[in-house]
Amino acid sequence: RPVVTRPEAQVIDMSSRSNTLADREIVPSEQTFGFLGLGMMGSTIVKDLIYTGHKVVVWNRTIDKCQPFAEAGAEVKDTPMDVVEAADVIFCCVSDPKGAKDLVFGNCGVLQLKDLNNKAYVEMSTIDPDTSLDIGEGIKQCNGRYLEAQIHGSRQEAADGMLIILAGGDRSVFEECHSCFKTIAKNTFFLGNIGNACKVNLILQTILGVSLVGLAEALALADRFSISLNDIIDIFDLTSMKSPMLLAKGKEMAKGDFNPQQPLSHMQRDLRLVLNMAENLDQSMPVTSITNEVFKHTKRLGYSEHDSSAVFVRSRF
Ligand code: NA7
Repeated sequence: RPVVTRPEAQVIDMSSRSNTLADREIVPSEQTFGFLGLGMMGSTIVKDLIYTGHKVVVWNRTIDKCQPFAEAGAEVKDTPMDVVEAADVIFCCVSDPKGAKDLVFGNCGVLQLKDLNNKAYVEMSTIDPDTSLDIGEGIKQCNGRYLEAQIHGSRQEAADGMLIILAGGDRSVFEECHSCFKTIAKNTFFLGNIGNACKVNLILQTILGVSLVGLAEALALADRFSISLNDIIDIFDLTSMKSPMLLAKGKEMAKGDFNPQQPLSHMQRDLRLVLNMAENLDQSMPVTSITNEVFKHTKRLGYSEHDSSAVFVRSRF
């Protein structure tokens, strides 16, 4: 098995601004916003919130990642609980449902505070509806208000302020987050009860995952015929099948450039969550099941941290 080089660690450029911010009139809310999780998505979001004048308090498991945000004006806290104490609205943006639950129910987690005093908790980590219901219940039992605000989009779309926010839960929290959402997203939807936004987000991810595997297999076949992948992509661009996403991913596959815009491990996590949801409903999803297997295998080949388009590597075997 060939040795796979990990993608270079991505670094947030604190001085860069998304071009879109110049066209948006943003009046920052006077509330204090807490932020748990400064991964690639969280960092990009917090950077823009600070830039648009929001008061921000941050925490990250790996504390070193907080340093540039302290220099940019954010307050840094030692635990998630400390962030909750200091903020009115707390966003969480970590890798997966387990991490999201740990931050709420775990040691030094949000609920250690016992009385949240009507504070708002906003879950941005990609999670399944059941996890969201559990977190929402925990927050409400401690006198807090809960909103799931799933962020749909790639790391580049986050950097461009072009995410789509899918929200469900407490409408008053949704309104209070208006200036934050306007900073980071091109569109924001309120979809009703807790769980609805998670469902919609995962349904969109199903379309993306299945499409990527189809694209990868088709390009792998072209490669076997020694047909230029760039020619295929140029012709694809002229068809009614084209989409900005598939064109971008096709170009990445042709170049072998798998710089993570949406890590492959996140794509496979989403497919797993989709299949769990489907299982509970006895909903048959054979194509999604196979798609999940394809992503799982690509992970085993060492491409977890690469972009989802690295699924092409597996298709070429
Ligand atoms: P990254 O860049 O992989 O960052 C993941 C973040 O999640 C990072 O801050 C991690 O802390 C944090 N994390 C992961 N697990 C835990 C646990 N158990 N406890 C605390 N913190 C944790 O992901 P992205 O920023 O691209 O994506 C984040 C979410 O946005 C994800 O759900 C996407 O689907 C949408 P670390 O720095 O490793 O200490």
